[in-house]
Amino acid sequence: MDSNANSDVQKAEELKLKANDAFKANKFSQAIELYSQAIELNSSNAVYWANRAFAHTKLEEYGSAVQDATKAIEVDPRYSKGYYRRGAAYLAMGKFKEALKDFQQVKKICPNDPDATRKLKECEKAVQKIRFEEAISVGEAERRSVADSIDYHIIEVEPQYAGPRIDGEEITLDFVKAMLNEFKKQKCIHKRYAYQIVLKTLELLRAMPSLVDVDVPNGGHFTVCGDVHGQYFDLLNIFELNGLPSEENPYLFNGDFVDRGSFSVEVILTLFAFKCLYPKAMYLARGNHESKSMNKIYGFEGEVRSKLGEKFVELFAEVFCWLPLAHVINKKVFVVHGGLFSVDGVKLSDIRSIDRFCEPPEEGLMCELLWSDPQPQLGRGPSKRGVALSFGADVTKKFLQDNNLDLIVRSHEVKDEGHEIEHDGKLITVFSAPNYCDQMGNKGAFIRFTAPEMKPDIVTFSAVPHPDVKPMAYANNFLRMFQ
Ligand SMILES: [Mn+2]
Repeated sequence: MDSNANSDVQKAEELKLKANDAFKANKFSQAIELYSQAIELNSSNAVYWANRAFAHTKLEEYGSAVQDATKAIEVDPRYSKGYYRRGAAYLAMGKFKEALKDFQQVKKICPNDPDATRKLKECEKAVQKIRFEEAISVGEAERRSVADSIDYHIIEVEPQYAGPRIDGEEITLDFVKAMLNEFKKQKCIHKRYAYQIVLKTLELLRAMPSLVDVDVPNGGHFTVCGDVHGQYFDLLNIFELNGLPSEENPYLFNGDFVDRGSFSVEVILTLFAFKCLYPKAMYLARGNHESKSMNKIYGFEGEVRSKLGEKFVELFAEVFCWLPLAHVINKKVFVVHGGLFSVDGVKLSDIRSIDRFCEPPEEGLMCELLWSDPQPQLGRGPSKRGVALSFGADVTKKFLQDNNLDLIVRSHEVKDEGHEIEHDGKLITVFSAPNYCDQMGNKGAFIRFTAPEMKPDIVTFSAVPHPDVKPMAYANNFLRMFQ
């Protein structure tokens, strides 16, 4: 080896050490940057690829993680970490069968590693469970509505129940305020009232189109929030800072209300209760986490089962299918959870006519609305997540032009400052879960628009303390082993 190559190898090792430090400080983007520099100097070290894969996993860039881990395996097929990282990334994507193959490989390479044995066993269990569920599940078409089978009126509320009560059919502000306080004390409301809130919300959502037009009168304002992800105490803080929802203080929550944070039940019942209270002042959009496959892995399903019971698991899954997919405020601002499309020329009417009552498909307009991300490069590129795509400023501009709009607001990605303005000011990301997963150290943000100018005023905020229940406390056991 000549001395140049030698010094490159040396430099790459130094960069790796720096990257590892950044990783340990939860600075995952910085770690990726440093691992990338190391790889540029020495691409034949499997450790760099595997470590970068792990950093991508931390940023939920599972598609990139699979690619990097595959590269690590190519470089050194005997390096167990390569399979291990790829298996973990597949797992996070819900691709249990692919994950299983990789963990079998880990076990083959390290037959005496107790950790590898344990993980392989868990993965086998998970795959078996999924096979079983697939076997007993009925097709979408013949599935009966769970909601139709529930009559909450016949559920009795025991006299010893000390929480807030709803008298009759009407959900009142007093009840909602009392409910918020109950949740603060880590108590839940009676199932009868939870049913009442969820069923009433279902009725309201069912009557809405897939693309909702929102009208903000001159002088009025409108607030858009991004992902909340089960961070109930931070949601309360948004209401502290910006006021409770009301006819004069309307909100749109732009998807990913649940999962990861361990107060997802509290968040969803709060948002739904305000929807019931003020149907015209609380708008809710579907995120990629309002789906069965995500809820099974990332905690909501387990949390619902634990706090409300099995029946609510199915009921929430049904209600989520009625959530609208996108909103247009004052014919100017397009709001969606993920982003734009793999094809040009999509019109608002195409979105309006999506038959949305289903689990999010793996491709097509509905998938892309919920999963896409913007990219700094022009044109379109593969998704870092491994689902939908990334789109550039030209795609954004064309869509806005085609539909006579000014601005796209979307969520879906954690941002250090809670928001990011991209695509020459034509696209804003807003994310409302500060210190996401108690780990990312990011701020949260919301956007306030005032009519008729509709100029976005961005407000940022920090995380507030919450009771000592860790994020992902109810998540899939197997996934938690890799966090
Ligand atoms: Mn999302």
